[in-house]
Amino acid sequence: MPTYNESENLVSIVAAIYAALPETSLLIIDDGSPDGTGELADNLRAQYSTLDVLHRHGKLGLGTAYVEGFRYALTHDYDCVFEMDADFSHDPRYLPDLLAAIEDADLVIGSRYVPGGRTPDWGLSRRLISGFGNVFARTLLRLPVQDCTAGYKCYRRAVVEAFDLAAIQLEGYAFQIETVYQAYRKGFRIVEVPIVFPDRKIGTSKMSKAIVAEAFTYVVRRRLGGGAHGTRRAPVSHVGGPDERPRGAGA
Ligand SMILES: Nc1nc2c(ncn2[C@@H]2O[C@H](COP(=O)(O)OP(=O)(O)O)[C@@H](O)[C@H]2O)c(=O)[nH]1
Ligand SMILES: [Mg+2]
Repeated sequence: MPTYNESENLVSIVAAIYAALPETSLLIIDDGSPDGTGELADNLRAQYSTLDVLHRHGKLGLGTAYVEGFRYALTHDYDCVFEMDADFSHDPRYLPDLLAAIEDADLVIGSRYVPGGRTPDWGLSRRLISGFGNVFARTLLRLPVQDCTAGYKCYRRAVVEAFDLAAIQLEGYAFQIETVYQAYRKGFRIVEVPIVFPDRKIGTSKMSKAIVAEAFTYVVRRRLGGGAHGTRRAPVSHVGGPDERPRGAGA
């Protein structure tokens, strides 16, 4: 769970995560939040034995925070890896649903765009931007996924092992689409479970127009046959049928 200035959400989100999945381990990746989120997280370690905190110096961005989280998971002995926001847009009450769904999947997406999924707080313009972005990405990249910009996900270890982490130098929505794209092209099974996605009640969003622009140019570059950032090809072209699945997937 990446955090930047989430001091007002942190204690309650951590409590809600452990209430939903008592046997989970939680890694908080904080980018030196000026509001003291990092120290607050350190203090919570006394209360939760499986809580760990990674401090980075300065705001290094969401994409690299996720990649560090993936690396952490791989160096430890975890079967599944979740990613989620700290602002309650990704309600921890869905964690058991995601975990149940991963039994028959390799990547589970907490989805706003399957029946039962909703974004109740969004006005028309936000719905249009997100809806258009998803149709655009899905169509150009031929992804059979309704919500490919979602950031509430559960990955099987084998999926994360198969990622070219060094190639995913992307932020926000582009990062989310690229992980779905790589998983799909490598033949992993992707399942979407519905979530209701409310807007954050406390704190402020760190999303920017630059992150939306990044996602747009990323999708176009990917479609035109370049790699994730147009400079190199990410190793997804060898993908074939289920026989080429990495060992362990779908076990
Ligand atoms: N470590 C880290 N976390 C970040 C950064 N930017 C955003 N976050 C966290 O990522 C999550 C999603 O960010 P948010 O601003 O809510 O994006 P939005 O939901 O698209 O508005 C939240 O938990 C943020 O605290 C960053 O640069 N570094
Ligand atoms: Mg948010």
